Amino acid sequence: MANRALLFTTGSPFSRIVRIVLDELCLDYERREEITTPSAATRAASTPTLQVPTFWDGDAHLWESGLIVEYLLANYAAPRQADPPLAKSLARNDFAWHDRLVAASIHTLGTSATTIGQMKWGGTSIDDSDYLAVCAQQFPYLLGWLENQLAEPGAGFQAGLLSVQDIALGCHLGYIMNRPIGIDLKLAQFPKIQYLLDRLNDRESFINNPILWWQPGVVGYAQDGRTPVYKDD
Ligand SMILES: N[C@@H](CCC(=O)N[C@@H](CS)C(=O)NCC(=O)O)C(=O)O
Repeated sequence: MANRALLFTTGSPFSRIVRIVLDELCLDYERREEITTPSAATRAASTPTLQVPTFWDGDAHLWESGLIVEYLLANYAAPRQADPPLAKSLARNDFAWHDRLVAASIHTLGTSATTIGQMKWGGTSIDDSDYLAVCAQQFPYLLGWLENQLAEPGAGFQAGLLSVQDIALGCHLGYIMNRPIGIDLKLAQFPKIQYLLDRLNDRESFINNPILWWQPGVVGYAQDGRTPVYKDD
């Protein structure tokens, strides 16, 4: 196997973005997979952010999902012909700032969702915290704005391509829909996003790297790879 490794937690949507891009690029890597978070000192041995994903490739040692994905697209090409094909860069030359704005907005959506999730497991829900309530209030506005950036039903954020923006939105929405964190996305109001999500969920790289149901008490998954196993089972 290549001298390549990814540290990730099973349920991390940011890690899932990188796993899906690695799959699209058909790159082998050592899976340093964790189900729960280790101590800060253990994590700090891999990254000062204490976060996943963290990635090693030869001499490169990177964290931050967006940066890892830009590195991968800059260094590798997708060998298989997929429909639509993987975009070659985060941003198209003619739409550089627009594509980055879409990517940054999706990243904010993901940060708000994972913050709500982390706080919920710690016992603080949207109803207990003005800050979390604002995080949750972002979703309809962000989804409404993102819906308007999709040219037509079936299109992704970069016409004719599978973009990193598509993958990231698919991963974050998948996270929100697979956690009991009290968020109803009301996707019926955003038909182009719903259509995009359905198309992504049928794609091989998404199927190969599923987002699994998780809530406190889940300590692993059954042999089928997706049925949660609880601490007291
Ligand atoms: N900005 C970071 C965010 C990464 C992030 O929030 N990671 C979360 C998981 S989704 C994390 O590592 N939390 C601690 C843990 O899960 O161990 C990125 O894009 O990679």
